Amino acid sequence: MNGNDIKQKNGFYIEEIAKKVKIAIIGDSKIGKTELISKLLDTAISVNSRTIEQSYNIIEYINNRRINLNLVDTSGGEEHNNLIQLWIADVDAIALAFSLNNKKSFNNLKVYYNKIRNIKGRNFPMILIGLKNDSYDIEVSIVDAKTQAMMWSINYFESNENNLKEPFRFLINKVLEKEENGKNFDPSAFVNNCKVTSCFCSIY
Ligand SMILES: Nc1nc2c(ncn2[C@@H]2O[C@H](COP(=O)(O)OP(=O)(O)OP(=O)(O)O)[C@@H](O)[C@H]2O)c(=O)[nH]1
Ligand SMILES: [Mg+2]
Repeated sequence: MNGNDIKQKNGFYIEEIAKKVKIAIIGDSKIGKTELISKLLDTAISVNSRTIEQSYNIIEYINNRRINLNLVDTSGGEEHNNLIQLWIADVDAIALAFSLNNKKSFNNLKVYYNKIRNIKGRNFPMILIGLKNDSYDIEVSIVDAKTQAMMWSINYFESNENNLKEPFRFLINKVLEKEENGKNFDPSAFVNNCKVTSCFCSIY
């Protein structure tokens, strides 16, 4: 436990109770999901073997609240499609991911998206993340990715070494907003707002 994990109150040190926010990363195999988590944690995780299901905890502070971000790394591939509903059963939000150098992983997003919306409903917090933007053989343009995100009324992020946490902090905020204010994530309000400000998709 470090100094940030405790607060002094009435002479006693107490551990601040963290709010748990569980987020799953869903997408095809070999697109870089585990590598993203490895970079986030700044810890080497083997990316040579396929992930089955693994979760990791990261402490984040958002609006002075201590958040226990529980990130669920999943496995891509058609043979695991039936497991998606198990993986997402108790998550608060989902990061839908694809690799910018793999058009198939982008085209396959529709299957995941429809499945998630069917199970979780249209107000469930989601984002789209484009991975491997350092590749020389890019197959999916930013315009295509942003257009797809816009059609689904979700925000688009590209993984950025300098701001790896940003997409997840965005999702946590959406979850807190929904829970604390009883404010449902309303896709139509989102679209209208972004038309006015021309800020539809966030790329960091
Ligand atoms: N160039 C580049 N390669 C990456 C990046 N992220 C991952 N890779 C490589 O892509 C391969 C697959 O990465 P993983 O993170 O294991 O992919 P995954 O999506 O977790 O795959 P599954 O566990 O099978 O679902 C590995 O060889 C990584 O080194 C990236 O940002 N850029
Ligand atoms: Mg993996």
